[in-house]
Amino acid sequence: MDSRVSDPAARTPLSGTATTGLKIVIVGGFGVGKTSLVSAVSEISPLSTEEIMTQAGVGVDDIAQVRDKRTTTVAFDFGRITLNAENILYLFGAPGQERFWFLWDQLFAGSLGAVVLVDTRRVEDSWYAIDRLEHHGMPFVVAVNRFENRGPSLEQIRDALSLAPEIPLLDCDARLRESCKLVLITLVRHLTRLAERTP
Ligand SMILES: Nc1nc2c(ncn2[C@@H]2O[C@H](COP(=O)(O)OP(=O)(O)OP(=O)(O)O)[C@@H](O)[C@H]2O)c(=O)[nH]1
Ligand SMILES: [Mg+2]
Repeated sequence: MDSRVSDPAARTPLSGTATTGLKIVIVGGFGVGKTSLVSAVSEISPLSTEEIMTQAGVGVDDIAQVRDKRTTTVAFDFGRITLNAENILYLFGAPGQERFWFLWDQLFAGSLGAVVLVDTRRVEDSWYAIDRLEHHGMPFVVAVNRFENRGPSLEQIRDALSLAPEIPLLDCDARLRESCKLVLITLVRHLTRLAERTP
């Protein structure tokens, strides 16, 4: 297993003043870009549990739409962002393949909220993620990682996923730090709005 804990030179030590850890989970179907997103925004080289996909996965894993993909997450991705002197954001990327979905409920424990990543070529792969989040009552935003510059509009995706109007929905590129930061900021703003609404 490639459990990279980073090259020491690339590590940013955790600030001594850090007191609060905030946990956010990145979920979505197989190969939508969850590992890419955690890698793009993490200030430490992320802990990543990628395995090379082998012939044994053929027929088990749905690789039809991700033919160029060579590795897959077998446990989870872990990254970190220091928000300020006290608050640290911890990012957990879920494994996307159906055979590892049993891990998701444990990953949700203690999370403030989630990002659902959607691939426009396989929007229906997001249903499981949304169903689990709704089951746990966990707030989420939906980010569309467009692999191609076409496909359904955000409004069509909102309809296809039956998303309530108050759930934020935005485009992103999971490989780009600034784009992923915007997704996380959108989630934090959504969480703040919900917290302000609760008496
Ligand atoms: N063209 C393009 N490729 C992307 C984009 N986002 C991710 N990729 C590529 O798609 C592949 C799959 O991305 P991953 O980040 O491994 O996806 P994942 O959701 O973590 O996959 P699993 O953990 O196996 O479910 C990688 O080779 C990425 O470089 C994108 O927006 N456009
Ligand atoms: Mg992954």
